[in-house]
Amino acid sequence: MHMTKQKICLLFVAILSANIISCSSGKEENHNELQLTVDQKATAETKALFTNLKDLASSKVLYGHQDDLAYGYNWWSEPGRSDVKEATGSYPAVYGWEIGDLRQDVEVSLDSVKFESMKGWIKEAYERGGVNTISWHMNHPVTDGDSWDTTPGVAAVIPGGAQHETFKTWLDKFAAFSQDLKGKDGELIPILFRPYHEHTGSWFWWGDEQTSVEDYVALWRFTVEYLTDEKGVHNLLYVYSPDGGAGTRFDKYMQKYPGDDYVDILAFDDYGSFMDENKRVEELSDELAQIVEWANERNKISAFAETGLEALPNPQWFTESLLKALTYNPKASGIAYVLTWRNANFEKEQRDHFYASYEGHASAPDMKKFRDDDLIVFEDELPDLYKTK
Ligand code: BMA
Repeated sequence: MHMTKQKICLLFVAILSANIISCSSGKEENHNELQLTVDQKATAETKALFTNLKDLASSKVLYGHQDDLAYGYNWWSEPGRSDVKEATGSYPAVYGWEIGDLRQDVEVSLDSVKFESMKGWIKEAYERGGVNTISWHMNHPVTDGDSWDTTPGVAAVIPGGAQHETFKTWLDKFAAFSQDLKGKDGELIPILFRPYHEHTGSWFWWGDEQTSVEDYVALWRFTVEYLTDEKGVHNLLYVYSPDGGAGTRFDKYMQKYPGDDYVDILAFDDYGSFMDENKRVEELSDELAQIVEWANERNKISAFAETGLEALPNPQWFTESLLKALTYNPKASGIAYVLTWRNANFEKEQRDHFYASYEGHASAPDMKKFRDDDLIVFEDELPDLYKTK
């Protein structure tokens, strides 16, 4: 084909501008992707964590454990220890922490963990590249009972409620806690914050029967707005985690959903599916696939925020049940992480309330097998989650 000089020049300009457009739109997309967090002012590390978790979720599932560094089945607060590490060879990739009882001058959590020590473990986990998530079995705002006091309480704490000012002092306490979590260069440590969980059940004061749709949504939105706008907390990603089972039906799951502008991670908690001789594991897998889809449609992350089988009566539970739930429906493995609950200290609590293997327990070899599966990531296999590529 013969072209005049003018045509060649025009073509050149067209190619050049197409490149500029595609370059700038590429950057634009990247830029947008970094802006996807609920908190527009989230720190660079928090936004990076969101983006990296989202990317990694397409091929991997991170394993997490509650209170992993604080205590184990037969030890209490010993530096460097972790039941998960001792059973499998690595620390978990995700660390769950619980701040129930955090208010006024209380220094120890409802599970007897000192808040100051907890901060130290959160820093330690972060420095090794791990991810920290915090749940809050919040005290009852009216009766001063615990979170299992099923007297309705939400109307009292939202704006206009009789306990609103007291409630704000609790959030202040949490804001100060979060802002005290810093890495060694002074940067704030990102936290996956999971408040008011399992609200589709009716065992907490913010539960289903206790709370209207409007009040639950108001509670959630107030919390997010107060922490970000009033207190300037910018190291949180917000995890919405109803109870599983029936709660995973779309209508129920979304009934009290605070909205895409208030949620970073769509998750659920579920223990029931692993009881009853695994009758529901396939169903659970479909439910996980469902939240993966709902999260993807919204450009969010999905997670299995809390689960486990108490005392691991089936020593093959990690591969036969948990891994099966993550893979039976191939889409289920699109979740970013799964977290099993705490290994309560036997001596302190006098009960077998543990959800991860510990060295010497019959389930340890199988948990090691679970860790070795290509899909599963423990801490020693983590990429840098706090920098954008
Ligand atoms: C529950 C149990 C309780 C604990 C609470 C908060 O599931 O493990 O013993 O106090 O979580 O961590």
